[in-house]
Amino acid sequence: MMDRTTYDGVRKAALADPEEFWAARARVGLHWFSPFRTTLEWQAPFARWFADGTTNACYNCLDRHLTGWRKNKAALIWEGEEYQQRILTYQELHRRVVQFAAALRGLGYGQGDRAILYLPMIPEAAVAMLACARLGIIHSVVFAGFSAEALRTRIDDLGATLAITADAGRRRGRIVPLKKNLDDALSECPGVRHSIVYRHTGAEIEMRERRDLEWADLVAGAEAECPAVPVPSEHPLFVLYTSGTTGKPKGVVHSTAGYLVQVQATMEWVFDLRDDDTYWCTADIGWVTGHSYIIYGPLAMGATTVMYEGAPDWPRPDRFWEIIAKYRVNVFYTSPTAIRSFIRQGDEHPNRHDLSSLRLLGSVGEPINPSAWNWYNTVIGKSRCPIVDTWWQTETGSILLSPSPGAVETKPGSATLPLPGIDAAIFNLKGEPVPDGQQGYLVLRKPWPSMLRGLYGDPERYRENYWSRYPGVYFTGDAAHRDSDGYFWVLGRVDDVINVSGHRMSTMEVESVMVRHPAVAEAAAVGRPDELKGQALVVFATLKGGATPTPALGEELRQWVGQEIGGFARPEEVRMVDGLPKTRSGKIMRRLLRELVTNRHVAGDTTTLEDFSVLAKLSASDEDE
Ligand code: 7RM
Repeated sequence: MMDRTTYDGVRKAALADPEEFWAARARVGLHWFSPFRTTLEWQAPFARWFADGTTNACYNCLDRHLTGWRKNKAALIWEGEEYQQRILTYQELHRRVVQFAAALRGLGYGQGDRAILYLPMIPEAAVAMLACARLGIIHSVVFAGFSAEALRTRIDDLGATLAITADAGRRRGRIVPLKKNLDDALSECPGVRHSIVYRHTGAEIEMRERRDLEWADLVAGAEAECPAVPVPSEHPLFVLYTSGTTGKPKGVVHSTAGYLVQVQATMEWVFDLRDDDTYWCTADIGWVTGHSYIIYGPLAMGATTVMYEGAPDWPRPDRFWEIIAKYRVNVFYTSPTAIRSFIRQGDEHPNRHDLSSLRLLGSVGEPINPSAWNWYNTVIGKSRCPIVDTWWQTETGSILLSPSPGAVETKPGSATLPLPGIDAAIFNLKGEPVPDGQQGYLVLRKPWPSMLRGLYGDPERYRENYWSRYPGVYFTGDAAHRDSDGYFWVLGRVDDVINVSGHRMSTMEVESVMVRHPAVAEAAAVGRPDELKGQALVVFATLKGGATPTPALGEELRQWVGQEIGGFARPEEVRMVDGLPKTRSGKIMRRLLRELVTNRHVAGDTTTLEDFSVLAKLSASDEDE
């Protein structure tokens, strides 16, 4: 932990010479098989970091910890949905990874091959990722909640020849038929030579001869030795698909060395991780947060990382708090959407458990509204744990805006300051920095080591999506403003900004006010094209238990927002609904709601939507009117 003056000194020096700053970090942070001499080759928008060095992500996450006392430290603490527990030390995790990598090598897979991983939140997911990394196989984890069709398009785009799955996963007591979904996908993917199946639940599955292989048989027959393969720094570690504005998912490519250097550095700056900490990030490994902050970041640090298989409210709403108490978790990293659902369930659930081990709380995924921030701070953190609101993207690879605890005073709702080496700014449409307090587009003016290297197989789309609005400058797609203390306030995606009669407001601002009303659990604000006002504000709201949706309450909520923000923000309409459509990672899909209020039906891509019935209900009630 640094004080503010020291920290500002680091940030200043880093910005004065980012290349030297990152080079120094890379030299001490990673094990190099052969050292790099050039730090950055930048031919915008294509960056190469530490390109003439060789390293290996798996070696950095495991092997290098085995020579000292950490060999018997818990690397991974796993809690199953049915309360099973597995604790793997660094030594034990290493042993399993080596075995599995040897098996993959035995099947003929190696550097540059692509593997699809379609796995539940179990230790074997970590084993499979690290085994691929060990051999230079590029992995792409597909979230276990995705359908066979979504899986197929990703396998196809990636040209994967290997698939790794489990018989099934568990979710809220139900079985998710992973192997069956993979079979359906593979019926149209002739390029996949093998699918390896880990027996997790014992669900009945079909095994196709020659193509399908049992994980257990493979490791039993594998050679005992399998050294990590030194790969060039720029060798892709993984590809992760993320949704863009069109229907086709984008395959975000991440490098080996630059990625690892920066996830490791941010673990230190943001989470202030200590060797005796138990650290828990609740994300799924199917999302970038799971890659960077459950697997690669913590393991590169030699930390103890917790992985939980199931849902936050299964079998009871206090499952997370139970886990924190059970493992004495010190650092806890979750999302605003999870926090809002905890608020809805009531304080009695966390209050039943001993949360005194917590030292630091984190948030990621969306702007966190101040009322959720305050709840997190008081009910979970007992007003003694700093909250790090971390802004970043699948594309950025690691956290770029966040307080560094101890050094940076927090403000509820702000991701505060750019981390060392990050040149963030807010631009207007013309590409000029806007004055403090004025809203604009969040951009990054200099390349950073963990930035995406491209979109798999589509350099044009990469250029077009991120680098065409301001040449040589990375466009985040987020709207933000900076206050007079230099703090960044990210308001959300650019298309989440609503303009009513020339008054710009963010969906977040309106939603924050809505959820402060005692009857409201969650809210989503969208704009509907309006001849007079440009856009009219429509707010969808779910209610807390006990509240009844009546026209009188709708009117009260309209007045409430008007009263709290100003008359211009009084919604045209407040629609009380059973649930909001969300992506599988919990982000509210405002785009769908916007389409719903604009066209009265939804035609866009819905492959990332979690619960289709929510959307069906919203449209049905629309037709009832
Ligand atoms: C890590 C992750 C990225 C988008 C990003 C923002 C939003 C994420 C915050 C946030 C405000 C935050 N990757 N976002 N974190 N907005 N404050 N702390 O979420 O690729 O799935 O999403 O998420 O809009 O552009 S992601």
